[in-house]
Amino acid sequence: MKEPLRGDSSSPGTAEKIVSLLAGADVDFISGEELSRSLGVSRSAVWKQIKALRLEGFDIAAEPSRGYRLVSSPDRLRAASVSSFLKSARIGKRIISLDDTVSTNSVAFSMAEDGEAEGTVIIADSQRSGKGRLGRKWASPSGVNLYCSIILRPPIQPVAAPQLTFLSVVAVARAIEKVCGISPRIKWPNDILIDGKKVAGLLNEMSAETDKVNFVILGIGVNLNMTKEQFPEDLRHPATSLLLETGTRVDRTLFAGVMLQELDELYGGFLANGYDAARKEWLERSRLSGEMVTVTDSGSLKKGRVVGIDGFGALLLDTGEQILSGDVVIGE
Ligand code: BT5
Repeated sequence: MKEPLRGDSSSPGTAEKIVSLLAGADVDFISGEELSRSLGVSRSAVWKQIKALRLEGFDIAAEPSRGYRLVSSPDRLRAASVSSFLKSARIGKRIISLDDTVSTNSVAFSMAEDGEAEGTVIIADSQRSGKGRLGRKWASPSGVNLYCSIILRPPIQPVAAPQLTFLSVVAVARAIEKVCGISPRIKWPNDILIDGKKVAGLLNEMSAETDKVNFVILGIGVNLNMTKEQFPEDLRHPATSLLLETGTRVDRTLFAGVMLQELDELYGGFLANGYDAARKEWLERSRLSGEMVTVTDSGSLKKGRVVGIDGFGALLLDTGEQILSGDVVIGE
């Protein structure tokens, strides 16, 4: 990979480790001695790193008798800080955070082609060429949102891969509920809406052979703190951010950590018991159940009432039609 890595949770530097220890501390303060012992560096080296972290915007309290305490972190997506929220079995074992990239999906895809293990997550602060579906663009300004891609290597047939979209949609919906206390609705196949406005989009890409998936990249974009002015003017559908909906800024690190933890749990369930549990949860949040819809897919147009989704993630209409891909508009 040609881009410089800002943070790689599999080989964190001393500063990353200090943030991770302080963020994950059960008790408030950690003594300088304990930090120096855990990290295998001198106490003065710890102090030097604390000073450097403060210059980066970390608010770290220091009390001579008690040690150090992380009061707040700057709104930067550091791999080690996201890791400190995770107790996951697979997803996020390795997290790489980039300042700016072309597209986290493209980076993850080329790493997976080079053999990167299942569970690695690529997060970026901004994307120069964020991808939507069908060659569309995903607006990806810096400092406000979450753009991330996850490498999975599920032992499934290519035809079952769309099921994974439902896991990521449910993970994002759960994270929005947990972090912001509002319940989004899901619009098949990959949109997450609040009050009818799109707050997140998912783009999954796959490398497969006839009967075997090599890997799937789950691409997730969530508008967390985006302001009105940051949205492009020519959006296909109304869009929003969690900040615009709730009036409260979302901690990007917390959101990423909660979402990846939820995804890990859903993926573990998927590998052990299949896709049914995620499908049920997805349906409970579906915006489309029972609605009359119009679906367009590469020029073709279909109308009908939504009756459900099938075992492969296809949308089912009362006309008997099974829709594998397309754009859905509610109404006739
Ligand atoms: C999607 O496509 O909704 C998939 C978006 C996936 C983005 C993530 S970010 C991390 C990962 N890396 C990538 O490069 N991509 C993934 P689609 O359903 O085709 O919607 C795209 C359309 O939504 C665009 O044509 C715009 O009209 C609109 N749009 C663009 N940016 C948006 C934004 N930030 N929020 C809401 N709508 C947006």
